[in-house]
Amino acid sequence: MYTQGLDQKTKTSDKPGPLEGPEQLAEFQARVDAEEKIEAKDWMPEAYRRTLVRQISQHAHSEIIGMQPEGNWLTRAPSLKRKAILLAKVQDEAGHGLYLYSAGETLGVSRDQMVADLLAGRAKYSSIFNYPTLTWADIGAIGWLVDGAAIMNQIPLCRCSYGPYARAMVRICKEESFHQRQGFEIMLELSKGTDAQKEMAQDAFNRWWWPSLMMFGPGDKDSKHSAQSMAWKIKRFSNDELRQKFVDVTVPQAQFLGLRVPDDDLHYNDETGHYDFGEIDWQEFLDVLAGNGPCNRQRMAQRTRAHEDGQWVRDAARAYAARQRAKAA
Ligand code: FAQ
Repeated sequence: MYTQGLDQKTKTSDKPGPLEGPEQLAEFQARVDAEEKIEAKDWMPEAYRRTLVRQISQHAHSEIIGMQPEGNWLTRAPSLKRKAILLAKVQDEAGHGLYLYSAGETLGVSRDQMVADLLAGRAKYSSIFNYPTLTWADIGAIGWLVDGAAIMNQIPLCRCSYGPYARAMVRICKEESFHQRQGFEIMLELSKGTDAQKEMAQDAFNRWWWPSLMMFGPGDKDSKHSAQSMAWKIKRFSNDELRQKFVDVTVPQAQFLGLRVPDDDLHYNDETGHYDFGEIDWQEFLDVLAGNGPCNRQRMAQRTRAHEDGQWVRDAARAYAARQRAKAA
């Protein structure tokens, strides 16, 4: 039902816009190559602007939808301390969504439009948030693996060529690193606990490992945007490069926790100095993107309901702003 695609407004096209001559494009590329930041008021190719709108809005939607799997455990956190930490983390995700919508708005698209695209199924959000959180250990696994993967992908975005996105990412990454540590700490406590707790940690790891690897997107040969996004220095590393870095960092952490990576093909390759890992189930990834993951419908229904429930707040804010404007006039 919620097939994730893009409408004409935000669709990425690599074709030059009507006023874009080769000289103008070359000048723009030279600025990017010289590591100058591109700012909102600067001239930019239309395809660059659209690529950023697509990526930034999808990123914002991910942060907002990403509150749901963890929000599910706020009322069931095992202690007051855990509840306070989780509440802070979920609120941080809302904040990230808002910085990112603001960064998107600098490109001339309104937050209302971006949200409308999400609710109409025209914009994507990260595949990872379509999986359920079945036990408390899932909250540990999300912090450790999902935020861990997010940091690996987002640290390079702090050097993105588009200034407003890069600056938003600096603050987001600082908060994500606290999120990753709180998740690892939950896993550490469970893995030192009773047999039932260890089992719960391993079960959560088994379910979240492969979807976390999918977060980095399709393999390089199937990634349609990577080459252009890297030339524009929006992306600094390819999807496969970042996925490999994540595996290399995370496998020793799993060993430290005494957890088994759920991949029979995983082994350290002495020649390359990296971990080789098994084939990702790309059909599962495509199914989730097509709207058929375990929780796609539930996530979108909840987001739509929350948006509708918030209508009176938006109406009230608009009415107040109109009154203030009338008074000032
Ligand atoms: N899920 O050509 P590429 C977080 C789509 S935030 C869904 O490789 P690109 C924090 C892609 O959009 C997580 N769709 O595309 C948190 C494109 O489709 P389109 C979000 C995916 O853009 C933690 C098509 O496949 N992070 O976790 C996915 O060059 C805990 C072809 O792919 C970001 O958004 C996917 N996993 O590279 C919050 C980071 N992967 O648009 C709460 C910023 C790919 O043509 C709790 N984004 N697709 O229809 C990026 O770095 C990039 O957009 C990539 C994809 C790397 C995700």
